[in-house]
Amino acid sequence: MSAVKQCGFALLLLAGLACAHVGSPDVFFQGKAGPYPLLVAIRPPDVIPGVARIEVRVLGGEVSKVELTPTPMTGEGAKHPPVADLAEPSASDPKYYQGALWLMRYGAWEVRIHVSGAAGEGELRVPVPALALKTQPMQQGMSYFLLGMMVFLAVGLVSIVGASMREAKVEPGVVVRGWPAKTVVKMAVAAAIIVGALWFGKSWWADDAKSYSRNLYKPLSLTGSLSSAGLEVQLKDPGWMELRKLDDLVPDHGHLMHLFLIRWPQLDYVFHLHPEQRATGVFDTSLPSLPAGTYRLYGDIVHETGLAETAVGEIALPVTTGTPLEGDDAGGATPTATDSFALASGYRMVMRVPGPVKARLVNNFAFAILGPDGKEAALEPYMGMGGHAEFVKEDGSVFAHVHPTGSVSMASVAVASPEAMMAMHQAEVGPEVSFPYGVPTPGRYRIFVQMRRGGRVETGAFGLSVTP
Ligand SMILES: [Cu+2]
Repeated sequence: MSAVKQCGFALLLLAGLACAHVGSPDVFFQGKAGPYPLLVAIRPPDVIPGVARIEVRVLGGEVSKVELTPTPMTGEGAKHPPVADLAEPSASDPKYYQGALWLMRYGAWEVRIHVSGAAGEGELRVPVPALALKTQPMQQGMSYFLLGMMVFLAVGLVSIVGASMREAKVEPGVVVRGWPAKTVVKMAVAAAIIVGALWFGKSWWADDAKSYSRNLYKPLSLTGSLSSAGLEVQLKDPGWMELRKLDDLVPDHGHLMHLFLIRWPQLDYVFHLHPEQRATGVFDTSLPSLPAGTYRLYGDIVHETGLAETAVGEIALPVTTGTPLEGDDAGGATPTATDSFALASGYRMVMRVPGPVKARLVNNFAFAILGPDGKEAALEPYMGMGGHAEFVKEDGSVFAHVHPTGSVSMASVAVASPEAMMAMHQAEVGPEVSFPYGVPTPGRYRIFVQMRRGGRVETGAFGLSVTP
């Protein structure tokens, strides 16, 4: 197996821990429930059915009650929500609420957050994918305990049968000696029936485990090849439930696919392209000029159910003299900066992060573009958003595409509630743009940030160390 193939294989395994993003299952969302701005973190379970943890921070207004309701995003279940759960306010911080909800089935879910307070009521719907990411093995202690119980009960049952055959019809006080042949036969029959019942139970259990593992989430993969148009990428479905189709994609920010090319392992060139779909699951894009190397491909897509996925692949590209980037396509060289990235235009992109970044905790990653005079430059929306940021772990185990509204794809929001989506489209942005996100694991990351200024999309790159 070649190094590239091995790497691709490892990549797929890592992607197996993913859902909408790669290796970053938690959902972060900033939005308004009526008059109340909220920052929501949802930590979905990795087994289904399972419990999702929900954290709500009230960013403004007097709030007296926060209620949580999980429903599937589409279909009959969406019309008949269960009774809402009350979120618990934190004793130390009255603006912080916590709750836990059961997600019962696979697929695209949403959590409806209903807020009551001094300014009336409001609701925010946060899409959350419910995917089985692993099988929970039984704890060893528990399996020994259950095995012991099974042996004890089986032996007990056989001896009860034996005792009742041998002694039930005997007068009190009479001692029975030896084991009559009839008793031994009955005990053997009882033992055979018990072994048969256990065998049946074992195969039932195995069958159930098999059907669960069939439902384990298997990410889409992406294969790339050079074509006359430039680059062709194709979505490959490893086969995962009837839930997934490839002919049901909906546009996100006006594009069916957001494709990121990252030169690997240097991470020193990044391109954000928008291939056009030519046939079901087959996309074409022109390529910009780029240096030779291995490029990782991350294709963000959204299904009409609201389920967002990132398909992962890899391609070796030769030195390419391509077409200039235009429209929403952007990218370029990304030498890593710590907090100030020099742009080709002579401007600088700066990162402002309060304090050290800890894994899983929500942080506000803020960025601005400074002119040669050191003043903050005016920004324009880029695909309806103040900016787009990709958090990429240097070992390849994490890829997350984040917006000022958080880590939820806007097309998923649109499926949950079109009005909410419209409200989130940003007509005016900046001069500082911030991204709420909780980095999933400790380690070294790069953040690639894209913002538009003076009619051009600028790409900056920043290194980030995340502590446990
Ligand atoms: Cu984006």
